[in-house]
Amino acid sequence: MILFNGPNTPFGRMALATALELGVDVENRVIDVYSSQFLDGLNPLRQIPTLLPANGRAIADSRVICDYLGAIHPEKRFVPRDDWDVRARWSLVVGLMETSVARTMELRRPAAERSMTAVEKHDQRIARTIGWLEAEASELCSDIPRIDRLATAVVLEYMDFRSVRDWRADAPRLARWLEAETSRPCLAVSRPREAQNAVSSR
Ligand SMILES: N[C@@H](CCC(=O)N[C@@H](CS)C(=O)NCC(=O)O)C(=O)O
Repeated sequence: MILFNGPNTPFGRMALATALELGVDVENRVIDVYSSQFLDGLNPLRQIPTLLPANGRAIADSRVICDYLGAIHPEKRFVPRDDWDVRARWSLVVGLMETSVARTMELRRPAAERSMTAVEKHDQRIARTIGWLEAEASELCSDIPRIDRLATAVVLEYMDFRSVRDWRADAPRLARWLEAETSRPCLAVSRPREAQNAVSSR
């Protein structure tokens, strides 16, 4: 099974860390999505992550990939299919990933094309969602692995990595939890190389 991935994508990191946490054997193949025309034949959206299982039917979208991997080990209940509290929380965390990535991309546009109105909207959405996650800290801040917790660690580290937001003052319980959680092997192994130094010097 091949996971087409990028070097820095939080969606791809969530999928890879899920495979690692579950002990599912995937070949993590890092590609340059912008020049990888071959991917169009597997995923017409040409996005990473894209999973190619042995049966040859490619799966796009990180959440569906995590569901697929979770279904290989349903007994671990890492991606519980029927727990709507976990899934609702997870979907908001993935939404936070989306808005954080979109904000980063917006700021990379040439100045004349950049919309500070869009950046401001992302900032408000990010601030609200961080506050919401902090209010859910009693569910999230645990060392028992579960997809909503893993995704939360991935998005918080992405926000640090891309300087999306200085979130710790608004989310002290999440900040304390992440300090310990960050050394979980599936997170340590999947961390973008550029971000490794930042974590070790914090
Ligand atoms: N909904 C998708 C989003 C994936 C996504 O946006 N991937 C970005 C990298 S972070 C990508 O492939 N970008 C390539 C492009 O936009 O051309 C998922 O959750 O997997």
